[in-house]
Amino acid sequence: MTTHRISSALDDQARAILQGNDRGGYTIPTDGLYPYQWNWDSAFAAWGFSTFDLDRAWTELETLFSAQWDDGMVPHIIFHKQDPGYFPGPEVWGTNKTPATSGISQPPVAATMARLILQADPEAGRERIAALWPKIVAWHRWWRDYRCGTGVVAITHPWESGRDNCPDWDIGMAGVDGSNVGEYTRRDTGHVDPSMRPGKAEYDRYIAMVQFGRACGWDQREIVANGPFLMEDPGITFILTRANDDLAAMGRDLGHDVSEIEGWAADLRAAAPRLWNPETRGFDARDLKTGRFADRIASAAFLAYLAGVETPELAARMDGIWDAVRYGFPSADPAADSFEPRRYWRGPSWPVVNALLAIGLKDRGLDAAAERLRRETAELIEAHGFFEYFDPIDGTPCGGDAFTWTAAIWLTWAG
Ligand code: 2M8
Repeated sequence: MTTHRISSALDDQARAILQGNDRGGYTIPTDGLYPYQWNWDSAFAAWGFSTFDLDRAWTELETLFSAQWDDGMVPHIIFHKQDPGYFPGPEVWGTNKTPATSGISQPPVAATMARLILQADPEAGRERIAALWPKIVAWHRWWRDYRCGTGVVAITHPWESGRDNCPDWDIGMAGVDGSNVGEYTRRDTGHVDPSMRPGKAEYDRYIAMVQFGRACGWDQREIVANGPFLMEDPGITFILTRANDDLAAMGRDLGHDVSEIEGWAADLRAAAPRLWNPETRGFDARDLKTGRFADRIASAAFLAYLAGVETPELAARMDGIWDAVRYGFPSADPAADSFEPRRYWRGPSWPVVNALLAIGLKDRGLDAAAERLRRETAELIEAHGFFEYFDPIDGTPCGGDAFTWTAAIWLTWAG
């Protein structure tokens, strides 16, 4: 009884968060800290909306794809309306797009979310997905054409991974010169506790990468060939593999020839063993400037389940890391010196990643693990509300409050 009452009150709050963060056709991640439309946040928001407003769910994805570039890229931020509360804003990115956007992308979860929404809305949703489908294909082709040179996905900026300051990127960040970026004022540290955010040395380098992209007119070939940062990302590799499967399945139902997309998924799966680091016994990021593995293991390594990529050691490795914390899966390895349980992507538990991990676990028949992840994530939200991320050891809520994707994950999965 009590649990049911708590749950339905939280359902109401979660819906109110999505509606409160709705800026008219798109949803911001949270008021203040992130005042624009973010790519993968929006896809999760759409999934959340689908639990109570299917039309609004599709609209979220449509607005996201309305900012797609001619080459197929879907940018990581869309600056629909200027807001001085966020840095770096549109004038720093200088992409000259309408609407204004950033110049990098983000994890391509949209196809996977679209398929989940379509399952809830098979009839009216058919028309909506029919229009979106070729746009998603063009985006996946962009990843394939520009970022899969070694067979797996490479990123040109840590922000592209969505796991901004994860220790995965330290090795590549070390090679980026952030000493000449000039003066700038961060805004994030004015909204939330700075000890839960990346440091200045990291921000200097983030900005140096943006300045490189801007200076070459956001020429992808130039950024990949000569930009300051290029690393293979297990997270996007696995997310894109799965997203290609979902895109192919939807295309098949729409009567399209999906052999090209099936080929993309097969190629990514065939290349995935390249990310296996025998030293760390896990899927690992690799710095393509030096060819060296990061020698880290992060939550993204276990998105392998989402992609249907398995190795005999995966389950034991996952349990070992998970058992070292109490609440959900940590974004970085608790046994590593770099682990910081409250600093953003260097250790905290992220409800949104927990949800993706659980989808993969469930698909592979690992129901008990999927349920454990759901329960631990639900405990965090029940105890503290809809925060951006949480300390995985003691559950302390971190970052922004009234967070869109945490609310969405509650409505669709955790609650
Ligand atoms: C965080 O990233 C942005 C830059 O994109 C930032 O810190 O300013 C990340 O957690 C990212 O994954 C997320 O999409 C974004 C908005 O929630 O915030």
